[in-house]
Amino acid sequence: MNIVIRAVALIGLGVIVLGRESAIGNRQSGAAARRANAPHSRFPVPGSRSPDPALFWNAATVYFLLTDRFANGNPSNDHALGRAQDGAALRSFQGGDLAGVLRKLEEGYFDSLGVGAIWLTPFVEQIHGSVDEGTGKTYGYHGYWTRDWTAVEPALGTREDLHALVDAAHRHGIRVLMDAVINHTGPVTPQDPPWPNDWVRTGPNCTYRDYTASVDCTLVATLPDVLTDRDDPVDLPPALIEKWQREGRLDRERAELDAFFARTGYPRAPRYYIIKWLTDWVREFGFDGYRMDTAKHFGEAVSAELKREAERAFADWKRAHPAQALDGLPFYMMGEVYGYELSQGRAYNFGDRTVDFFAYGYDGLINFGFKREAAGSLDDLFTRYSAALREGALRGVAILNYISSHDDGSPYDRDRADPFGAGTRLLLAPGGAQIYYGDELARPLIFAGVQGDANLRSFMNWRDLERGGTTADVLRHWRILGRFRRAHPAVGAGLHRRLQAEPYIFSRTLEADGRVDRVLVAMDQGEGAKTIPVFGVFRDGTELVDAYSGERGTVASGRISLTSAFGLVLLSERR
Ligand SMILES: [Ca+2]
Ligand SMILES: [Ca+2]
Repeated sequence: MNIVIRAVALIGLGVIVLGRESAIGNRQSGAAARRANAPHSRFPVPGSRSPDPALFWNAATVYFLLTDRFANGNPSNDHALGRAQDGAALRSFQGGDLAGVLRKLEEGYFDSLGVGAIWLTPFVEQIHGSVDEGTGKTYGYHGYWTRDWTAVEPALGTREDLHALVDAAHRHGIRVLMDAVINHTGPVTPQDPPWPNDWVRTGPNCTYRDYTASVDCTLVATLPDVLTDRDDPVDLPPALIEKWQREGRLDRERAELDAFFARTGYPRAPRYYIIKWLTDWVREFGFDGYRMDTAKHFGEAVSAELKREAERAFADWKRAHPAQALDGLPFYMMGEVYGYELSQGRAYNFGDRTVDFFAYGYDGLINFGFKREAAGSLDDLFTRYSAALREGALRGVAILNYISSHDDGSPYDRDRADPFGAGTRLLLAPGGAQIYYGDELARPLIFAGVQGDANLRSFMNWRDLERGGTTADVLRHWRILGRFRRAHPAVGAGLHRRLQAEPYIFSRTLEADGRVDRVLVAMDQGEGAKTIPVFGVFRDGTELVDAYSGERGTVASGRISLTSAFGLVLLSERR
C-alpha cells in the first residue's frame, strides 16, 4: 500500500495530512498491535509494595467519561423512572450506562489507550425531574444533581452493574475514581421535594469575590447548598425516610448511621451523613479514589474529614478483598478547585485568603492552566511543569492536565482542528493526563442549536470511528502515546531535559525502585530516513525502539538512524 501519510510536523505546527490508507494502519497489525497486547509495565507500580502516589498519579492517564454519554450497554434502562426525552438539545438522558462502560472495558478499549484510571461522572440517584438554569430544560444525566447518595441512578444501571464495572477495571489493572459531590443536592422540581432547611441553604448566590462568597452560598440559584459548615444535629430528610421505607431498607440505613455516629463521635450534622454515604461506596466496591466535585465551595476541613473516612473505608475493602487489591497505593483524592493552575503552587487564592488544598487531604488537583498554556512554547511548559513537580512547590503531589472537559467552555483546540497535536501535547506533558472521552476521536465540542456546557457532552462518536479515516488515525495516535506513557512513567513523572531546540528533542528520566526509566522524544522530524542525536541519554551499542513506528535501531557514535513515515519519534531502550 502507498504511504500517504505526511507527518511533516506533529507538534508545534501540528500539521499532519492523512490519506485514506495510513501507514500507521499498516504497521498497527505488527509491532504496535503486539505492544497493545503486551502486559502493562510493572514499573514502578504495581510491582512496588509501597508505590509513590505522586509518582504514580503524575505518570498516569486518567480517562474521564460521562456515563450517560459513553456507551449504551443496556437499552432496557434508557427510560428509567419514566423520565421523558423532552429536555433541550443534549439535555435529556441519552442511554449510556455502567454496562456500556463495562463492555468497553472488556473489549480492551481503555487498555489500548494506556489508561491507568477511569473517572466516572457521579452514579448516584439523580433528581427525577428537570430544571432550566437558563440554558434549556435539563435532566441530571451528568450526575451532579443528587437525590439519594445511597442508591445507583437507575438510568445508569444497578449495584450489580457497578460491582461488575469496578471488578473488571481492577482485573485490567485499571483504577476507578468515584466522582463525589458533597457541596449541594439536586435542584428542587415538582418531582423532587426540597431538602429540609437544616440541611441546605437556598441563598445567597455565590459572588465568588471572597472565601465566604465562594463557600457558604449557592453556586446557582437552583442548587441548594449543603450546610457543610454547621455542626447542629439534624434528622434524616422525610423524603429519604419515606423512600427507604418503601424500598424496605430504612431500618438497616438507620442502624448503619447509628453505628457510624457512635464510632466517629461526629455530631449528626449534614456533612457527616454525606461522608458516611460517600465512603460506603469505597468500602463496598473498592473505588480507588475520589474526584471531589466543586472542592473550593465547601470548607477545606471537610475534605480532610472525608479523606480520613475514605482511607479507612479503602483499608476495610482491601482487607475484605485481598485478591482484588491492586497494590499498596493508598486511596487517592483529586480535587476540582476550579481555576487552580500549577503556577499557583500550593496557594489557591480566594481573594481574601489563600488555601493549600494539598494540606487538607488532596493528593492531586486538576490543572486548569494546561489547556491555555498548551498553546504556547512546549518546552517552556514541559520545563516548568517538570521543575514544579520534581523540585518546586508541588514536589510530592500530583496534578491532572486536560485539553477539554465537561464544563470548560474554552478548551484547547475547541474546533478539533489538530487532534494529533493536542494528543502529543497532553500525553507527553509532565503531570497526569486526563483524556476526556472523545479527545481521542476528535469528538466535536460545538453543536448547532445546543446551549452551554451540553456542547461538550455529546454522545461518544463511535460511528465516526466505525467509518475509519481520520478518526481512526487520531485514535491510533492517542493509543500509541497513551501506551508509551503507561510503559514509561518517566514521561509523566520524570525529569525533563531539553536536548535540542530545533527540531525539538527532549529526554525524561525517572529513577525509582532502584531502576531507571529513560525516554527520548524527537519531534518535527522529516519523514523517511532520519538520524537523531541521543545526547548521551543512551550509550553507544544500546538497542532502541521507536514506539511510534515500531522501528528499531542501535545507538552508534552518539546517534541513532531510523526510517519511519512519521515526524514524531518515541525512543526507549528495547526490553
Ligand atoms: Ca442504557
Ligand atoms: Ca457550599
